[in-house]
Amino acid sequence: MITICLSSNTGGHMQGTIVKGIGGFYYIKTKNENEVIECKARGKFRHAELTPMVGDHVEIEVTNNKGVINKILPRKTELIRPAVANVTQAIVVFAIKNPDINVELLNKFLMLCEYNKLKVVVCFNKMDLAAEDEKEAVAMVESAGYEVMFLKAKEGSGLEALKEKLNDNVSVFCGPSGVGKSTILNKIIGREVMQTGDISEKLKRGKHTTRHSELIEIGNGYVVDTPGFSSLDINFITKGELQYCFPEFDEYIGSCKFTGCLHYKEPQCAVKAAVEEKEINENRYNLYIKTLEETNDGRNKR
Ligand SMILES: Nc1nc2c(ncn2[C@@H]2O[C@H](COP(=O)(O)OP(=O)(O)OP(=O)(O)O)[C@@H](O)[C@H]2O)c(=O)[nH]1
Ligand SMILES: [Mg+2]
Ligand SMILES: [Zn+2]
Repeated sequence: MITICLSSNTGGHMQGTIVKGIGGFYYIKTKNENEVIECKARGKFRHAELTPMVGDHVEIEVTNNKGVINKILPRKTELIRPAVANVTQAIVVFAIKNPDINVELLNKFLMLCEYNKLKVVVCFNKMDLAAEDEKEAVAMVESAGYEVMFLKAKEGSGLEALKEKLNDNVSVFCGPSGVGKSTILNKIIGREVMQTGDISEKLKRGKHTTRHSELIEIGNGYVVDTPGFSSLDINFITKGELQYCFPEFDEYIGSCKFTGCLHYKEPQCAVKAAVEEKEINENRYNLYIKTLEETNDGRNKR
């Protein structure tokens, strides 16, 4: 929910962040005053094939109670799905059970986060349903060096530590449908901002209604909820880039015999040696190989 106030003292030029965009209008949270101003974009952006995105830092001008975006400041990052600029962090949410963890999908989320150079926190939610057999997935994520948090969103457990992580960040909550992303956000915000529920309820309510990304202020940061993704296409990541989406490979990559080693069938590969030594999780390495074989090597480059 956004309040729009165009008080008389908002004339002139200001800087702010686009928190929402709907039907050609953009809602800009200004830096100094605590208000959200409705703005149109200048036509010049259309000519330059530049469209303002949620998350953009912009310069606006307000005259006669009409706001206009004059300038889009350079983007630090630009996500496609959801279409949000300047995201700094991904909160990757999976449920320990119900729905079961899809290990390949989890790792694809992680690869995509690395590709976009985001900080990552992996949350395993629904720990009240704790399942012994999911320990392997948790160990895999931890072995790659990711920060892991365990939550019981419904009971509100584990949320304080997560909330702290959101400070000074623009965080995207991502993960499959039904894992509790919106429940977590509602609990952290303290209001029912996001629609939650099981999948059948959502279908009844029309799950496919258009969803607009929106930045929601939490403490000293912003969060973006996303609808659950049941699959991810990451084939646009090239063979050469893929290895850098596995942070645990970093310390070995320079030590392979061949420059340009893809840690596949090449001899004297330091990454493969680390897998043998169990310093790199074998399941993660196998998913690397599977993804490497599937990549179309940038032919669908975004
Ligand atoms: N048992 C249990 N159920 C939970 C927990 N957190 C959320 N749920 C339930 O899981 C269901 C899905 O929660 P949502 O928050 O809507 O899930 P979501 O990830 O936002 O799903 P999408 O919006 O479809 O992507 C709801 O029925 C929640 O009540 C939890 O910690 N434990
Ligand atoms: Mg949701
Ligand atoms: Zn190698």
